[in-house]
Parts: sequence; structure tokens; C-alpha cells
Amino acid sequence: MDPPMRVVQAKDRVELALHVGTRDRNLRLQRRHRLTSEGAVILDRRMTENTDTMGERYDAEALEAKWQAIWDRDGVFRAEPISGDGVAPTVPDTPKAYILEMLPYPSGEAHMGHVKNYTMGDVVANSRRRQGFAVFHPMGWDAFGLPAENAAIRTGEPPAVVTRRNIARIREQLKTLGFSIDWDTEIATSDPEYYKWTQWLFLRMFEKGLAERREAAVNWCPVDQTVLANEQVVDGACERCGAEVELRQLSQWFLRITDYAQRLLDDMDLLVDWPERVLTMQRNWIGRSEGARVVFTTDDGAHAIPVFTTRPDTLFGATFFLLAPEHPLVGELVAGRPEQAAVTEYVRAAARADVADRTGADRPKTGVFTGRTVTNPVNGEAIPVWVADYVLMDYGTGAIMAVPAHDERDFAFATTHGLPVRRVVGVDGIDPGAPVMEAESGDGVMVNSGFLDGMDIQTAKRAMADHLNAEGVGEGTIGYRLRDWLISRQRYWGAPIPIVHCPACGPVAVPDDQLPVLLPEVEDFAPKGKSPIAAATDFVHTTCPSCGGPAERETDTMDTFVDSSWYFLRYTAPHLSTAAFERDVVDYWLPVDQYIGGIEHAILHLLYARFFTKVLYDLDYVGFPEPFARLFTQGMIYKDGAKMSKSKGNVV
Ligand code: HQ5
Ligand code: ZN
Repeated sequence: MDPPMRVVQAKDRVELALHVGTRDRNLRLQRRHRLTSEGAVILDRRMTENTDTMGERYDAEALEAKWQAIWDRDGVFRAEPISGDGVAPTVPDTPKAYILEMLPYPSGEAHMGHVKNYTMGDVVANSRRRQGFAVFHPMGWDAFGLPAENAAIRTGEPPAVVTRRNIARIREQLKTLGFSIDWDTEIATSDPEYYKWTQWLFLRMFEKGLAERREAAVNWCPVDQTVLANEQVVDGACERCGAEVELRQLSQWFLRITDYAQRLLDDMDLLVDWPERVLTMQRNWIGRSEGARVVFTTDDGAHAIPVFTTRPDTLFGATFFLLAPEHPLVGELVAGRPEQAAVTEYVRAAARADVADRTGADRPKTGVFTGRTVTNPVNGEAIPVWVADYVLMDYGTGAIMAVPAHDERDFAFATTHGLPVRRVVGVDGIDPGAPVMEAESGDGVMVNSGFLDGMDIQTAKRAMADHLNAEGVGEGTIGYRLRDWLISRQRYWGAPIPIVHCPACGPVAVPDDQLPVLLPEVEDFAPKGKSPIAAATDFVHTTCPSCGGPAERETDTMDTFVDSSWYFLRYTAPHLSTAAFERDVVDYWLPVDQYIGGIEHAILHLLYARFFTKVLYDLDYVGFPEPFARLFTQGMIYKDGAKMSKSKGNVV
């Protein structure tokens, strides 16, 4: 057979001949160029059937099997160094290339979405190898989570069994494709030897106060019967099943990613090889805003009520003041007044209402007047105090200054209850005193705002913060849209949270030498509002590691995104039993030189992985603050108008 590509170059012409073999055709592609001072000009192209070598055309089954067996035998894709029990790897000076694609959920079979993703990584890995880099190109399975569990609920088969079968199938498919993967470092996040270290990481965070249990209004999916992270709620619906999400008041585990909000923003400066689009999405998600804390004083001077606002520039437009029904001052403000009965009744009704009902954008804006006023500290104006259920105690201080001209909900409230509306950000071509017909959110120049008049919004924000500081009635603050990461799930197929609840000691960490806390076997995987593990009484009843008294194990499991927040580190020590990974080896391979995956992970996974890496960096377990030096986010493969996925049943 001819060599696949032949180049003939003379002084004034170049001829290219390329052989392309497919299963049933063998083509010869030819192209002739004339070289001119302008460059190469194509003279002609030809495509011919190569009949004389028909017997030698590319036979995928035979050739792939032959060469893949040889690659396997010789371990040609094996990376060095890798940490393992009983080995003491030495770290070389060879330039390295860690090429990584996002690991798949083994929820069924590989499909074209995966093939596209992993082919791109393979191309990069192969080219880096030929350039002389030590290449690390691993693969693993994001094996915990709802897909395997839902399949198990349908068929009654344990998720572990379903997962094992799926992994075997998808591994076989990826192997058939002949990717240059180091299969010796394969990991599955649902293996106890992996999740032992997921639990270990959780405990390091627990020790640092970065993992904590607290009561909060959380997103509840009534179909999946579990809580969801904010990031898993899309337009009010569960990202996985599409059901409308409810708000519930529950005690849950959170990771304090908000402690890292500013660093997650600042370190984007290091991510010069990330798509600008992804950085913008993360920046918006973190949503840093400069605002102010402003103190309003009650009409009798007895109470100073602070509010947080992201719009201190609009303070002159505050025409009324709202308290959450749960605000601790409500009772006292109306005590003995004619408004007391109506306010008490309103507070009682609000306590019975669903939080989602209270805060929905197009719900009627109900409220009740307290008969009291507070003083706006910037202009001395007395403004009426109302109680309104769209104000929640969980956010800010449970009190807000209402600026109806520039906030939609405040505008709706003012309209409903006949309260004044005052424009403070001008609109081009409209008289500053003209009536406001709807909440105006545009950019403009300050009006009706005393010393702020004529400033743009940004300048006015800063000027107001300075003024509040100087007058001692508030101060400039920095806030973030980012919320703490809710990681507990009331589901079976996940890493158990390694905590014991003791009536005397409270939540106590399971000692490191008792890890992993193994997922118990249960009969019934169906969600019931609490984790199916709660039915495993042998598992639940235990003794307190601290005082030895009777205690109960935590039965929630961790969000699958916890597993995928550190897998790229574990590949460097896939079977090491004494540590999650080793510092010198992980520092050799990381950061990942090229990470490739779908744009759907621009916020969730990529932010979580950055957060975990920073925590480990601060704890001195890794020597780099960012995990992925370079990122490529491919377009997702769609079919019939939906993301190609096993759960949508539209796979090729
Ligand atoms: C694509 C499609 C489908 C998928 N386990 C997670 C995951 O997304 C990744 C973790 C790091 C959080 C891409 C997808 C991802 C890769 C694996 N894909 N088109 N798993 N129709 O199995 O491009 O974006 O769903 O990079 O394949 O996808 S996964
Ligand atoms: Zn105890």
C-alpha cells in the first residue's frame, strides 16, 4: 500500500497525494499546485478510486484490534510519575502536558456528545506526545448521582450493579475508539477507595469551618424528593427533571464558597487561556456589588434599623420602608396601637404561607401599615413603615428601604397601596418631575437627589457611601450574589456525609481512620423526603466518636458535584490508600494544561473545582491556586432540539 500521504515538491510546483481508506472505499486524493510569488495556486484536484490496492484498504476491525492490543501490551499511553502504594515516584524535569476532558456520567452508553468531547482531547494529547511532552491523558467515571439511582428505582436493581454494568459498556466503547488514554489511572467516584477521600476532604473543610449545617430556605424538587443547589435550579425548575421547585425551610449542609467569592473573582486574572464568555458567566454568577448599610431611626428615636442596599445612589428615592413579617421589631412597633390587630393577623397569615408564594414575581404585593414612620438619614424625611411578606428575614436584615421608581416589586407595592413614587435617576427627554409609569432601571444622571444631582450612578454610589460614613449613619459594603453551596442530598447514591450527630456533643466528625463511611445496602432506593439510608438502622445507630455515648449517623449524601470537584487530582494517585494524592506528583502534573468539556459546566462544575483547589492550596495540600490553566468549552451536541443525553433518550 502507498504511504498515506505523499508530497512531491519541485521549484515551481507541489503535488500532494493522500490515501483515505474507509470500510468500503479506498480513495486517492490528489492536488497539484503551482508556486508563484503570491503563494501556491491550485492547478487541479482529483479524486480517484484506488482499485489496484482494493485488497489493502483500511480494515478498521482488524487494524484497530491489532494496534490497540500492542498499545496495551507496551503501555504506550502510561503516564509517569503516578503515586501508588509502595512506590516512591521521582518527579522528572520533562515538560509535561496534562490533557483532560470532563469525565462522563456512566448513565448508559457513550454517545456522539462524548465522542466529540473525547476526540478533541485525544487530538491534543497525541500532538503533545509528538512534540516530546510527557502526556497524561486519563479517564474516569462520575458514577454517583441521580441517573444511576433513577434507573435503579425503575428496575429494582441496586445502583452499584447498574453503575458497574454501565461503566463496563462505556469503557468498552471508548476503548474501541482507540483513544490514547492511560487506562491504568481509571477511577470511579462511587468506589469506596475514591469516596473515602471525598469524605476526607469534607472533613478538612469541616475542621476549617467551611462545611457547616444550618437551617435555611432551600430549593426542594418534589419529584426527585431532594434539595437542589441554586445552580441546579433553572428558571424555577429542577435542572434534572423539569419539575417546579418549591422552597422549604430545612436543616442542611453547606460549603462556604462565599468565603472565597473575592478570590474566585481576583484569580480570574490568572485564567488568561479561558474563554472570555466563561469568565463573564462566572463573574456574573458571583455578582459582586458595592452597596451600603444604611441606618433608619424610628419616629420615637428608640430604634435604629439597618438595611442593606445595592443602590445607595437611590436613597433620596426611598418613599416608604418595609419590614419582613418575622422582623423582631414588628410586635413592639405596633404594641397598643390601633394597627396592632391587623398587623398581628397579617404576620400570622404570612407564617403559614409558602416562601415561594410570598416572593413570586407576579404575586400580588400584599402588606399592612404599622402606623409608624422611620427617618431617612440623608434627607430627614419621615417615611411610613409597612409590613410586607415579600421581604424575607433570610436576606439582608429583614428590612428594606423601598425605592418604587427604580425597583419593580417596590413599584408594584406602591401602586397597590397608593404610596408615593419619586424618580431619582433621570431618563433622557423626560422631565424629572413627570409621573413614573413603571419601574425604571436604566442608566442615567441623578435627579431629585440633593448633593448627588448630576452625578452618574457609579459616582453617586461612591459619594453616598462616603456621605454615610462621614455622617455615621451607615457605610459602604461589598456584597455578592453567590450563595453558599448546599451539598446535602436526601438520596441514596452518593458519598455519605461523614458526621455523627450526638445529643451531647452536636455534629462530630468521623475520625479519619474510620473512613470510608461505607454506603449501607438498602432494599428500597425510592426517595421519601429523607435519605433511603435512614432505613438502615444498623448504619444509623452508632456511638459518638467524642464522648462514646449513643449517637446517630448523618444520613444525607453529598451532591455529585462534590465528587467531580477534585477528581483531576486523584488521577495522579488513583489507588493510593494512604492519601488522596501526593504533593510532589500532583504539583508536577497540575494545573491541567488543557481542559475540555461542555459549556453547560461554565458555572457549576468549574466554579466548584476552582473553589476546592483554593481550599487545598490554603491547606498546603497543593501548590497551585487554579486547577485548569487552559479551558476549551465545546458546543454541546443537540439532537431533535435537545441536548443529546441518555436521560432525554435522543442519543446516537
Ligand atoms: C456534550 C452532549 C452531552 C455531553 N460528569 C459530568 C458530565 O457532564 C462532567 C463533570 C466534570 C461535572 C459533553 C459534556 C461533558 C462530557 C461528558 N457532552 N454533548 N458528564 N450532548 O457524560 O458535549 O459537556 O454528561 O464535557 O461530554 O458529559 S456527561
Ligand atoms: Zn458525644
